[in-house]
Amino acid sequence: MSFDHVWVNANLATMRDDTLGVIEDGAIAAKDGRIAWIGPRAGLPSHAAPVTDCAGAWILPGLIDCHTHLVFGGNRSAEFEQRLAGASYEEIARAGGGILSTMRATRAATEAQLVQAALPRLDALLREGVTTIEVKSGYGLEMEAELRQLRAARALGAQRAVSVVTSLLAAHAVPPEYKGRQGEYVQHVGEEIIPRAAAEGLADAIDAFCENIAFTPEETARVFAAARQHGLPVKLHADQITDSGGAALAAAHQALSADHLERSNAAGIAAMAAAGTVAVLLPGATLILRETHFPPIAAMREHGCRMALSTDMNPGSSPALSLLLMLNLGCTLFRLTVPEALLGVTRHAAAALGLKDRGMLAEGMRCDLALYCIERPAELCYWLGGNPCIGRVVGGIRA
Ligand code: DI6
Ligand code: FE
Repeated sequence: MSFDHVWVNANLATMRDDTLGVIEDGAIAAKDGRIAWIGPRAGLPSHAAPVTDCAGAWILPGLIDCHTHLVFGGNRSAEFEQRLAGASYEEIARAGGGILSTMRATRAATEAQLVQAALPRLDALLREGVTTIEVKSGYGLEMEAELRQLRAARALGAQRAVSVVTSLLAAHAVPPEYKGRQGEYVQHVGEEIIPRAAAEGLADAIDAFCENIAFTPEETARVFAAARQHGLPVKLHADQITDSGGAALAAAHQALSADHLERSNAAGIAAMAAAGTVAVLLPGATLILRETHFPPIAAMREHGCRMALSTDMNPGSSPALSLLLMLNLGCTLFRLTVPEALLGVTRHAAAALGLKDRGMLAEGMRCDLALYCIERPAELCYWLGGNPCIGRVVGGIRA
């Protein structure tokens, strides 16, 4: 058969079923950027393609970090110190810090500066085997700065071997210019920012922060209505600090995902499961905010709500530069099983982004691979730090 490249002598965690779909001593063949053949090495058809001997390494689908705020100016280590001294995340936000302090630094940065600042963060994630990353705006909070963040995100995808998926999060906080006129800002987002981002092809989805310190469910619904008008799927930061019915709201709008969910109720989770809305779990934020309320994992299991796991990489509540560390935190804090955690950064993370061509190793899927020097897949969740990733393949090409 005609292949472009073949990998042999590898153990494959295909993620095709809920027990990892392991193929021991497997082989994968790529053609035109896709997986053209996969199975036990003994069954590999004869071919003339170059071969990589993986020396017993494990191969997973390239990891997908499905919720990040990777592009921003400055950082918030000073607020981290304030929180260590007792200030709460909410207090800092209400005093004009928090998201607004990153907004000021982001507005002051050029696109090139935003890219330069984000590249080392991106590289840290890629080194661990990430091949697809979602990047949100939400620190511009005005037309040009929001678009600049999205352009910077697209530029990152052009500078590195990674697929970048963007979400417009203009409804992240009310900018100071609109203080006391929150409804007008929501209107501006819906009538001007979303149409422009859509027209320029800069946003793959629309996200919002539904919370007592951000936007109400009614305002969120208005943002979602604008997204629908422009044919864009929606996602939601839901029920992180309070239960504002965010899970049910996301489900009612057929959101791709609802993220955080620390305080979601079981009915909301049931609605998400019925709508196919993926629950994105963000244990980095739980850890950093020393949150003691955990997402209702039992309800997610009971209702069959798919769970993804992500870094939430952001300068305030989750300065997390390791998706492997999130696997560990997902297991230790949220008590996920190893297969649940690994599905959360592969197949279910792809679903959280509406991507049907990745997240599993199967014929026809994109040939995005992550290679690890480990004895068992559980090691990816077990180590607290360290990096066993020994290679990435993106679209069939060694990255
Ligand atoms: N929830 C989060 O965890 C991030 N945004 C959001 O809506 C935090 C953003 C920040 O603190 O900068
Ligand atoms: Fe977030």
